[in-house]
Amino acid sequence: MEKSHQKVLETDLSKDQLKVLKEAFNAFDKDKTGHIPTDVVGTILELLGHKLSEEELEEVIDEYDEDESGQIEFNEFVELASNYVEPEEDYDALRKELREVFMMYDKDAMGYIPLDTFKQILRELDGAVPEEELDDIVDEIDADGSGTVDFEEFMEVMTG
Ligand SMILES: [Ca+2]
Ligand SMILES: [Ca+2]
Repeated sequence: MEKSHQKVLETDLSKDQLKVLKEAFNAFDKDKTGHIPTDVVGTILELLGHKLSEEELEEVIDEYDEDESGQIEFNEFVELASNYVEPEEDYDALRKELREVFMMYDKDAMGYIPLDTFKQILRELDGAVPEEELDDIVDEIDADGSGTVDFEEFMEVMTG
């Protein structure tokens, strides 16, 4: 067997996501050859929630079988699969950012923002929103009806 090229893996995926891909890869690389046949790539992508047509799949494999071995090695597989898995970092970064915003309004670090305060924020963001509409909005935001907006509810509004 020829020496596999030691390309540094460039990926935005987290360690956990890489682990999942590694497990999926290994499950199909039963003989531990370090590569999987191209026809199981479609199956794996389907497991990841992406059903590709035969044509699309062929194109994808053409593009990512960099050494043109007709097989998909793990590093090729990771690069290919990266296009179909959402990088977690993005979400984490967004969450962190929103956490900071949330804490700006949760001055006493109570873990929640009273609905009145939240309405005030909305008024500041857009003074043209009628009062009753604000009521509707905060009603919807306060999913558990606690009269306060906690961070999860806040996240939901900002990302939903
Ligand atoms: Ca290859
Ligand atoms: Ca609530």
